[in-house]
Amino acid sequence: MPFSNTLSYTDSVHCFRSGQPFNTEAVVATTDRTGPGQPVSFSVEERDNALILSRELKPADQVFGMGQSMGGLNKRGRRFSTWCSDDPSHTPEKESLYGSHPFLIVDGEDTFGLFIDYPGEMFFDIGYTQPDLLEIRIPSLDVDLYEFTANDKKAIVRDFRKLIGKPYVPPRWGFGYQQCRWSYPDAQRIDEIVAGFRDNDIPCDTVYMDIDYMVDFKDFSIDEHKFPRFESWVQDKRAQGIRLIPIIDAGVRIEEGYDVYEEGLEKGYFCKDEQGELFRAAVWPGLCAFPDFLKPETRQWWGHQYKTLTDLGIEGFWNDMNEPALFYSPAGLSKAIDTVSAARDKNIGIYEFFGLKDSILNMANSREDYRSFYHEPEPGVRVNHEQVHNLYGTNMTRAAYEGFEQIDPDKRFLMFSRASSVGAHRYGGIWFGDNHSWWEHLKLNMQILPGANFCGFLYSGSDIGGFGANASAELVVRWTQLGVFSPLMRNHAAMGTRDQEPFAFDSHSMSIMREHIKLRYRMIPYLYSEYMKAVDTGDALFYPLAFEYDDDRSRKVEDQLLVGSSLMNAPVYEQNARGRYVFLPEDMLLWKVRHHDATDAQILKKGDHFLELPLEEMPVFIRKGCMLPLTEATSWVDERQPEILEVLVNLDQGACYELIYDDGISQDWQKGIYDSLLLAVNRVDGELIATAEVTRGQVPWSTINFKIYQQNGSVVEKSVLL
Ligand code: MIG
Repeated sequence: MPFSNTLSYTDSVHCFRSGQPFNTEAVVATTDRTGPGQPVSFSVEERDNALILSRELKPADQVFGMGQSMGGLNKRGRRFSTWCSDDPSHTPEKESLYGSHPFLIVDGEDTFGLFIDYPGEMFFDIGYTQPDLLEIRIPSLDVDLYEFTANDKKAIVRDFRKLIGKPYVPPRWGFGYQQCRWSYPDAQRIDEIVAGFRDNDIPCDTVYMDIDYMVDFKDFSIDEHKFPRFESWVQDKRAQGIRLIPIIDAGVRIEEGYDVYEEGLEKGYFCKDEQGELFRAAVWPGLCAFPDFLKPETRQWWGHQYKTLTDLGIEGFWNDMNEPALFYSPAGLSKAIDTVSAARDKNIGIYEFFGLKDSILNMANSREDYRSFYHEPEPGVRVNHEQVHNLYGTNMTRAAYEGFEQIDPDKRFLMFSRASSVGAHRYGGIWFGDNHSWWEHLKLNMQILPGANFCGFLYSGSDIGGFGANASAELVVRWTQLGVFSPLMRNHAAMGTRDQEPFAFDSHSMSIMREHIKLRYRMIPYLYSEYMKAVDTGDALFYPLAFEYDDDRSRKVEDQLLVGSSLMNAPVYEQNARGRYVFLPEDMLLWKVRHHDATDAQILKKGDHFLELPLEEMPVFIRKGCMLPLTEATSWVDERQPEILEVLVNLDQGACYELIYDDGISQDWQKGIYDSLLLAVNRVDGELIATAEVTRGQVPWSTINFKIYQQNGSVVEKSVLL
């Protein structure tokens, strides 16, 4: 047996160590309890310097997890690998995307969870080669395996999250609607975009600055021709309720006289090649050096660079290209040129021709390039990049996060990353990278959310409307409806594609989006509360129905999600659909939202329903005994103090809800400082009594208006003054 050491964290969490694993720092919990000798849920075998984990899959077994990956909620029948990839074409057969999240839950007669703490590529065959076999190949003998044996799926998620630490908490304004595009070319265009939101009465909190704001794509530079008087312009936008969020790329342009490059070079902060020379590869800025984020000194230095922009009033960033993406290396380029030149004037065969074509196409993100450079995590310790590939983006984001802690320890900055591995959730959120304006990717967006959440990426979301390709108004409307529920709600589009802002289409589409974006703002107190609770409990914000209801039907629902403790979501994700089938695992209150402030709802019985859902309408389902608090819609998150909180109640015997609030910007939550409003409706002697009580701190609302829907169809309104 390969295990040198087994540890127990609790009775249901065990770690099995083989060899001497690289310390990924994914797990932060510690223990000194010894564990059982062997995992009970799967077997482990050593084969050709690899570990093979296997387990029979019973007919009823389903497999959840795998983080940010293709496929439905149930991953059975597919193959995956863990390799952070800059791949903008998420076609169904893709085995890895931008994040590496090797955590899964097998659920059937027995239930168990598995996390493999290993920073390189692994292969997951989940009933693909053989329908009844789960087989995982780890091409190393140095690895930590974690087994989770609680027999409840949610308990497994919580156990896992206890190991890997609490998720990053964004500022509350990060729950507002956000607008991006590659690229708004200059300040003037951004001014127009801001006016587009404000003049059309569409709420918005941020506008993004994509790579073209820099001088020659140099990190931490600003092109002053395009963005004159940057600092005062940032303040102007702030006065309009808009924060600007610049992109930061991993590659540092090689250019004499560029301070970031020169300092990094002088201090030895960049990755080196086999000979100990600077590793160079091209990305947007041309030839670049790549910060060795695995080295603590590099992280400290890099984190400090963000101050250049925070000093100018910037309060959030997105980290891109940090798989790291490599367009080509000088070596790769000359090899490709040689291959092409050798074919000149020859009558090459078709296979040679294909090889020639591939030599050009495969130049980007090539394995040979990844194998050709090294990290130095500790002085004198040299690690080949390929072994630790998946840690790169995580450590870039960690550098940023730790930099913010230095810059302003009490403030929350907005931060999310493209590449990630388990553990990155402590430093920032993630977005799901370069999807397309395809209906398939709207559905994929929904199906990725739970897996990402299990790994602690609560602050996550897809590019709404799709990044690549042109979007239709209908697609953007439906996607915006789904986006209402995800903490990171950002519309983004690629260079060369059609404009995609809510006001870029016809006025009818715009007015639909206005209503649903306003609904989002009304829902922020709920989403924020659920977020903060999930940070604390280790729950996901989005669960498949299978995690809450164990009837056969609920277990198989692939296109509806629970959102926090009160809600269920069933988005429309097909073109021209003017309705959809929904399965209700229990009686629920259905609010078909057409206008953000017309809260007429109806009780719908447990079972199957076909719902008419014209483009103007999106469904929100409130679970039995649950509440949905709704604040006033504002034009940006902290535009003004709201006064009225409306609460939709699906009354069972009673109903209650704890609303969590805080200042939304400081790190006080880490010290356990927050506000709490307890809402309750009870039946006392045949009469309905509604109460609202601030049990901690303070909340802005002074009037709480309950709208209580009873199972018999009657609606009662009650008002409580605080
Ligand atoms: O190679 O900065 O995923 O969001 O707009 C493309 C330009 C580089 C990829 C990111 C995308 C961003 C784009 N970037």
